[in-house]
Amino acid sequence: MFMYEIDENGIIKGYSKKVVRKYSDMKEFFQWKREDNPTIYEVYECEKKGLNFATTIIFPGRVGKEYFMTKGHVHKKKADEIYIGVKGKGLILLQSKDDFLSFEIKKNIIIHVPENYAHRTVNIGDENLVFLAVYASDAGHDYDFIKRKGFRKIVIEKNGKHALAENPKW
Ligand code: S6P
Ligand code: ZN
Repeated sequence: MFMYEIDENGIIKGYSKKVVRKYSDMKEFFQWKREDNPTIYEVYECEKKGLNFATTIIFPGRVGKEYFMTKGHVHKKKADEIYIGVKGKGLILLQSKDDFLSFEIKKNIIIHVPENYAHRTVNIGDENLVFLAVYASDAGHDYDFIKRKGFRKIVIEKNGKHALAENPKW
């Protein structure tokens, strides 16, 4: 038995690993450029009994027209994943070889990420987006394809709102 608590900032109390992704760590994932180097997101992870629990905090902001987002990956092993919205407003992009889907993620929304679907989360709001991910500790993360080609669609700001647009690299 184990129990975790997420604090008011979205950090799992007693986490064992923290990842910080700054703009300079993921420039290639965006279509536009910026001169400064903001933190795009942070991940706080715990591992117990073969399960990983991780909160991601994506800060609000954009690189050009594109909203701050995670790199996105596909799991190396066949491993499903569950996302649960904690705070803020986002979109999750899900993509397989011949499928593309997007869902809103916010507090109390639960999303099943099927195995073999690449997934990326985007903060489309003006506060931090926080969500919890639960997945097998040995799932593994492959970023290569996303780094080269990305997702079929990108999420951009258009007339003050978010919109899906074709990815020019696709
Ligand atoms: C792990 C899960 C999340 C992401 C996190 C950062 O399987 O999907 O915890 O790792 O949201 O995204 P990324 O694409 O940089 O790993
Ligand atoms: Zn994942």
